[in-house]
Amino acid sequence: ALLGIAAGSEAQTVKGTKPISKPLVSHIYTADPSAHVFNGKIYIYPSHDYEAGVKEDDLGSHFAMKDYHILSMDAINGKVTDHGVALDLKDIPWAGRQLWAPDAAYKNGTYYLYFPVKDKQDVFRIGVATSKSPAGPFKPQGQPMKNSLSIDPAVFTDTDGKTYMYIGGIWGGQLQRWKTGKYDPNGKEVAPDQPALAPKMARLTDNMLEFAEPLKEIKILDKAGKPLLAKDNNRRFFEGGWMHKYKGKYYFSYSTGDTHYLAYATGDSPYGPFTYQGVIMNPVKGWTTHHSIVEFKGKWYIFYHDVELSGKTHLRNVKVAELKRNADGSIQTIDPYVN
Ligand code: FUB
Repeated sequence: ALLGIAAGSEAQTVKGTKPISKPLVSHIYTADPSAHVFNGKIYIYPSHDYEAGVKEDDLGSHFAMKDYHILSMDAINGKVTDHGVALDLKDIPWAGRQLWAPDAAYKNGTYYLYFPVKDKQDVFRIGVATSKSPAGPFKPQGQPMKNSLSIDPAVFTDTDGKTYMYIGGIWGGQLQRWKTGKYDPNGKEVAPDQPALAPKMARLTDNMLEFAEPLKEIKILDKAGKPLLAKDNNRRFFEGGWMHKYKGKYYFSYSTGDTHYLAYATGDSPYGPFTYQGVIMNPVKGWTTHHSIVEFKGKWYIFYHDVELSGKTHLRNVKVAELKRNADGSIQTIDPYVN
């Protein structure tokens, strides 16, 4: 899974040794930070890693998380508050196991927490839970979102007020099992010379609880306008999508998984197509890399994780660093460690 490399194997090359930023909290393990500014504060919606004692396998079964804690802070480098358990697996009636990377949104006085979890048939679905407070606790809906699949929901509200969700992750994230449109537990990745499996997206209904339209694939193209191929492991989408808008352009960013980059592609519509532009962050320590991008008080930040505290791939810690752009809007590559 996030996974094809047995966790613990340090296959990737990590440049530099000194981390550029510190773990935001160290009393619990946290990962996959989705950051949003609500009421002038930064709220972080992370996965809550813990040692579940589940044997590592290629499907990422050892990422067996069972609740979420929401973090908040008034300032970058300020005090971080842990708001306690915001949603517990045992309170989601349809859920089986593995609460993976969540995201959140706000509309008309309600906060929405979107989360991927395997249902009782072991198929990843996306659930929604609601709260009157950005810090929770959140109350889950009785069913997953209709037609939802795979992992890593990222929710983006455009300047016109329309909200979209991006989803998907290959390997342990099961996207390859939906290739035909129907769930196939034996679904494999596409052939190396074929266009890579694409993340999916749809606009959300006005009540934020369902997809307003069928899920569509988003195209990630090279500069010649050709889709990135499955064998292009350094650039193709793997998991952990995120959308932000800057000066009228849509920036879709994601993890390349087995090559451990955070990459981005830009387009003129939330539906794409998106053209690959480059690397936002070089590999971190640990197999997975997962991020969000948010503007706060006129500066842009990337929230990400590594395994500084534990050295173990499934026990991660969230961090933040400033994201800088060139005059043309392109993003400067961040090295998470320096010498
Ligand atoms: O935290 C579990 C999974 O690991 C996430 O859903 C993926 O994006 C990867 O970070």
